[in-house]
Amino acid sequence: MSHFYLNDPALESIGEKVLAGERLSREDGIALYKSRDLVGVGQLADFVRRQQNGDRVHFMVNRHINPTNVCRNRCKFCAFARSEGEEGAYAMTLDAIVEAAIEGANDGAYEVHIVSGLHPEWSYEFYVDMVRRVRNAIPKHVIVQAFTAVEIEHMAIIADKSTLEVLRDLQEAGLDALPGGGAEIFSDRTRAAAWDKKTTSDVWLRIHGEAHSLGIKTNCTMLYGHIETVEERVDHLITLREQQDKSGGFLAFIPLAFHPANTELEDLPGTTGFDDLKTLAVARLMLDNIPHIKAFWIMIGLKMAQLSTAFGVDDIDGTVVEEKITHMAGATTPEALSKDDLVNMIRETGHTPVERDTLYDYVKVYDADVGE
Ligand code: V47
Repeated sequence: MSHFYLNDPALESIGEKVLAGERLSREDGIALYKSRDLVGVGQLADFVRRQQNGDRVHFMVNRHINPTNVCRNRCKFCAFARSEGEEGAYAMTLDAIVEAAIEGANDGAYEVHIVSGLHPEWSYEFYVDMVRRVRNAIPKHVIVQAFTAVEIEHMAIIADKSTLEVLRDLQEAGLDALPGGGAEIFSDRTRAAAWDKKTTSDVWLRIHGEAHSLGIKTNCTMLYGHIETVEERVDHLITLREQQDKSGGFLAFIPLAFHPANTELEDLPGTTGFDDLKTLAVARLMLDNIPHIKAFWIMIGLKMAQLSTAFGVDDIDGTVVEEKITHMAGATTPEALSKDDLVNMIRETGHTPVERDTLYDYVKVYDADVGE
């Protein structure tokens, strides 16, 4: 094949499908994952990326807020969660959460990203108030992206409401979008072994489908590099692709690289650079109906995030400012980056940096002749 330089014969027929714009099968996904021809897989992913996003690489100015680490689900992969009263447990007040959101908006954020543990003492009204107060305290253009499907299910249980009603209440209070966390790996085997109390796959998918039906856009994720198999990863991607065919509201897919330190799985080695790039590239190729593939630099590191823009990635997330979930599990990346850092990182790769908001509306395109 003249278009791609492939060293692995197993990639030839996949390359033909990619050129023809054909959907890849489960077997193709497994072959991509098992191939050692990372550069070959990357070329295929880059081809698809260019068709969907041209030479643009997106980033955003955002502010993460993790209001509490007190959580009734103690998942084995999580170093962030604490029980009430345990050393290191914390819970922010509504005032402190609102203050952090205002600070983010004042620093130029276009998104406030709120994710927490499941605090057994927090009431339903507290969550709805949180959204209402944050929404009212910051300008309209700053998007409130809050609560994983796991938190939405928790709110439905404590309020004795359906998850659809919860989403309606939160939307009415000012929720714009849902982040993609809590999906982990859609496999009963891994769930039973490492996160048995957490939201099941069916419920996670149903909640995202419900959000999409209300016009609430969402992201989706996959926690990889722990006890899952390659086949389970590919099945996870195909399940997300099927959900997107049905409900269409996923904006971005973000693979989350498992960090083992201070978790019950800390004997595991964590991911490698090869696996991080391969996972992003395979995701770009398998998820033909999800517009954006995001490399979360907090988890894979700045250098790997920059390289990933040649392997199918069109988004490197944002300035973040404060991140606890990965740092408590041993991440050595900084907690924050400046806008200039992100622009320069992207520029060096030859792509056009585009500052965006959560919904991928453009804030600023950094063409070659536009200064920072
Ligand atoms: O749900 C927990 C994961 C998620 C660990 O939607 C871990 O734009 C690695 O979902 N090692 C929260 N991962 C983060 C998240 C996210 C991040 C960035 C952007 C977006 C988005 C979403 O982090 C959790 C869980 O899946 N996680 N522990 C760990 N030890």
